[in-house]
Amino acid sequence: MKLLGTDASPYVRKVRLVLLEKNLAHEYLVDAPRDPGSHVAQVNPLGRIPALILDDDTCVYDSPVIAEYLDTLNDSPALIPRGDALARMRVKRGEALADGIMDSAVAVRNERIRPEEKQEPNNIVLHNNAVSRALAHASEQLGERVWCEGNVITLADLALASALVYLDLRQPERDWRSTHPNLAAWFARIAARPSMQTTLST
Ligand SMILES: N[C@@H](CCC(=O)N[C@@H](CS)C(=O)NCC(=O)O)C(=O)O
Repeated sequence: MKLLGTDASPYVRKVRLVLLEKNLAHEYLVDAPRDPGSHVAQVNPLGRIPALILDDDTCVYDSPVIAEYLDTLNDSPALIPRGDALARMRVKRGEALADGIMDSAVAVRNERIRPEEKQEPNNIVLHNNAVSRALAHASEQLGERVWCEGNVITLADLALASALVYLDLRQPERDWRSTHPNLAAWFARIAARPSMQTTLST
């Protein structure tokens, strides 16, 4: 299978981490939807990345659907709990929280790259506040545990880590490590994993 994406996209990073953690054979193709010559709109009618193209040319989107599909391909590890419905819900909810952080951080980024006179400061404040609340919530939920859910790494960890890498990239002034030291310690563990090192090195 082939994954179309860009190195900066947090949604793409999440899917790459799933592929790498589960050791699933794939080809990662950098393809920015807005670049002339992009193939993204030909495979995903929404024109968005990540877009996963299966060997029979089926295109899978968007990132939660891709992650859930990939997790069915093997159990090593199972990134979404199989048997326990509540644990499964908590992991999917953790992914939704992280995706929401990504959505708001992307919205802030899109606002900030507009000409200054066209930027809507209220929009920036609204989304930045959402990011701050979501980080506080994630920190509170994590507490002093090693992983977001149970005692193994799950999709909730990979999604949250992807959101935080994106915040470091686009909002380096946001000092979330000082505000939430427990998230900082947890993030350092994930950042050291070969999967994250691979996504950070490209
Ligand atoms: N909810 C989608 C969001 C995907 C998304 O918005 N991706 C952005 C890149 S970060 C994109 O492709 N934007 C279209 C563009 O840049 O033209 C997902 O989880 O896959």
